[in-house]
Amino acid sequence: MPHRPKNPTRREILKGAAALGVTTAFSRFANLTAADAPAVVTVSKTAMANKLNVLFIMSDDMRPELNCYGNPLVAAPNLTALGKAGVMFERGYCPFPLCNPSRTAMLTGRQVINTGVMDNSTYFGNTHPELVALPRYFMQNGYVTARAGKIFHFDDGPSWNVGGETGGTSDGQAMDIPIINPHAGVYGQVAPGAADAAQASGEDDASYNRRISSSAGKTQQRYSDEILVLKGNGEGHGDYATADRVIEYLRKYKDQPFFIGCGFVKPHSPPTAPQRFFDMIPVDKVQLPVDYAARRTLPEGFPEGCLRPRNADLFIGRDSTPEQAKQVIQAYYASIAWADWNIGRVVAELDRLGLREKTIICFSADHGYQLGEKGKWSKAGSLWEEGARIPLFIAAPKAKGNGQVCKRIVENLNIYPTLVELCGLPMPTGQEGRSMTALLENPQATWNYPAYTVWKEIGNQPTGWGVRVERWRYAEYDLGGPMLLDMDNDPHQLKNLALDPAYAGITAKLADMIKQYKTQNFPRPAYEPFTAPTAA
Ligand SMILES: [Ca+2]
Repeated sequence: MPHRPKNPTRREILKGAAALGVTTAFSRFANLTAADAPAVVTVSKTAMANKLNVLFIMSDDMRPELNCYGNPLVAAPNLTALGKAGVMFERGYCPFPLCNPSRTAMLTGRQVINTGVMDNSTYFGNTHPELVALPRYFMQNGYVTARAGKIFHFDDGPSWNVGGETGGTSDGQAMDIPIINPHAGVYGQVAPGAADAAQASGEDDASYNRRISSSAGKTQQRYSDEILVLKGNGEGHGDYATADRVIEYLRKYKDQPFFIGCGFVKPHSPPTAPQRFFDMIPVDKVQLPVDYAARRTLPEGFPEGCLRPRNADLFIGRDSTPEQAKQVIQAYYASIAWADWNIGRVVAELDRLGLREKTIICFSADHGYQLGEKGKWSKAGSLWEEGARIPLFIAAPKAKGNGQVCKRIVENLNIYPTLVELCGLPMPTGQEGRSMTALLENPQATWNYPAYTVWKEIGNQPTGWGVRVERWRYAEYDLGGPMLLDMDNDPHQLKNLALDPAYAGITAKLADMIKQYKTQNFPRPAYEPFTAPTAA
């Protein structure tokens, strides 16, 4: 479980900043560089009265398996409605397929080679204290900032006026008996009598849910690589508590500009949901990927580095069977459906309080996921479309593009400058993403900017470099060379075109984009539209 750095003076800052409309001085940051030092902001009550709020909702490890993204098995009515209320980005990408690097980049607005955070053990506040994360910037500009659940991987104390009570950055709840236990030879089966025994003992649902979702006493592998079924609505699980806490925040801060972070840990492994969400997704309707394999299977002609030798999170160090794979996919979908239900509780309260018209709702995830494609599970190391692609909606009041789908290639690094611009705050220096307000007004607008996703296996620099532009996905690996994929004509990514002479022009152009990434100068300028090779 991640360690959450303590910040002894946080409460003092919070109390000061919570009193909106006063001058707020951040003298504790006196040793920062001038360019990145937090502004000393004077905010009048009048100026703040008309500010838009931000409700920032994150999910963990959620690839876009939602009805609105084309998966009819995952109805997700709340997220689907949210997507329709705003602009739904059909092709949003993360900077790194792992929690901490991706969240750090997104929340500081910097690419991972500039944050230097490329693992799950580095807190940017220790290595780059000059970086002002998104919520902290809103706090500096007079907003009250509140967190429940997992927003940062390591919580950033200076970002929040309030938060941290719901178990920090993980489930944070306490229990020990999985009712489905792959390691006891009953994988995919409810352990006989477990739920009945709990009921007979008089244990209530909340206690039961806390108990079975505990990691206590288990190794990482045993905790992660299993399916958990909760009772009732999942009361007692951290995600349920996160929604409850955000509802409290909405009620408490409804009369002042707020930035509220609402972070769910599902569908991160172990896939977890109450029984009724499993029931919504019949396992016999679940389809395996066309390139499903029981174990890591490198397609012919692809570089060795494009698939890690060992899975993380699910099917760790073991093969899957098609039946097991379907059960895990069902559980992953059920876990998304339960996250959707919790998000629905939050959004319903926002509406009940009459806050929708003055609140921007942003929903996303930290990275994508593989569900057995090429025998790979989970996200780590995946520069494939499944690993890099994320769900992303932004519903900004009165944006002309609301209700439309945007097919442009965008990065979650863009969220920071977009929210800053939508709220009328001064744009801070150093942002490496690009405000997407033009796409919120016109989702079909021209937008020829690349989305980069990289991976670091060893050392302190990426060992895999990926870039996505319209139609093409390209990556270079230290281990085995380049890969070029025609996403329009080969959506399952089965043919590597990088060494095909007919695509040499495309490959060279994308290789040059990787070189540009390595110069560390962002945001990158627009590129000239690609000319398709005659052979394509
Ligand atoms: Ca994650």
